[in-house]
Amino acid sequence: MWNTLILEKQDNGVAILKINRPKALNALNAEVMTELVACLGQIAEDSSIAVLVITGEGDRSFVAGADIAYMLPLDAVQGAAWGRMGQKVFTMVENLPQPVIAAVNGFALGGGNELAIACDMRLACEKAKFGQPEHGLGVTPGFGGTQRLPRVIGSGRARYLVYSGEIIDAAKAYEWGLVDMVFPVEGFMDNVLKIAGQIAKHDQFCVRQSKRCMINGIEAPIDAALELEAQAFGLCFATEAQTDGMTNFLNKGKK
Ligand code: CO8
Repeated sequence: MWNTLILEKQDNGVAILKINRPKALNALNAEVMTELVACLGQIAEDSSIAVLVITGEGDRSFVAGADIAYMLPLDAVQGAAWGRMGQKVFTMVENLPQPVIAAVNGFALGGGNELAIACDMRLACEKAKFGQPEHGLGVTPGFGGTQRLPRVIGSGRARYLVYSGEIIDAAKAYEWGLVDMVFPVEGFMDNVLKIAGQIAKHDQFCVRQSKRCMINGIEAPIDAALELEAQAFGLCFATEAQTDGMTNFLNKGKK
């Protein structure tokens, strides 16, 4: 169905979305972005998908950035439009109702790192590499890197990565809070899918409400953010999951 994406749905509610241009280390061109808009729109409305894992096809790269060959001839107007396109796609990722896990299986550079930081969490294999090398290409980060990266790892380290273009390994990315967990290369996807499966087991209304609170609350004043949490918490009391979950707990061992 897709030329540049692979979407695999498992029976347990976990779906795996692969960027599929391994010969170009999964670089993002206009076709990938157009397909992502359509595919993410479908995923958002698919209630059989509880958790989405995004990764790169092949064993070398998550996403090695925006496609440099595609970008070379762009003028200033087209460059701004391309930046807005990337921002739109990654904001769709960030706002998906389902939790999204970036399974960083190799290079996450430029737009690749920006895609990873739009996800709910980043799980990396030991050989993953991260960076914002755009200044070496004569451009700034354009898909959210100057805005999301400081929010994830703090201002100073984000500025260092963007200004210097240094590529860091998974161990340093973990130390800096860019990555949440690091696993050996062997068995990497098994470990990722175990975590995704653990999230998918829970009541999806609760999971989605918690995600919404964390996304909408983080930039809001604390009183408004706590009110969001209270509203979500209250809504749960209108669900069977709450009645069943609490009844089962209280009845355990009494049958
Ligand atoms: N774009 C296009 N093609 C790429 C890219 C890319 N980003 N990355 C790799 N490729 C291609 C190579 O051209 C090569 O193709 P071919 O086999 O046809 O020559 C193939 O992938 C394999 O790559 P290498 O031979 O270079 O493999 P190496 O193992 O030697 O090196 C690297 C791997 C280190 C990852 C290297 O490929 C590299 O440095 N890639 C570019 C990384 C980069 O600079 N990324 C940032 C791009 S800019 C960006 O993402 C900005 C986003 C926001 C833009 C907003 C604009 C407004």
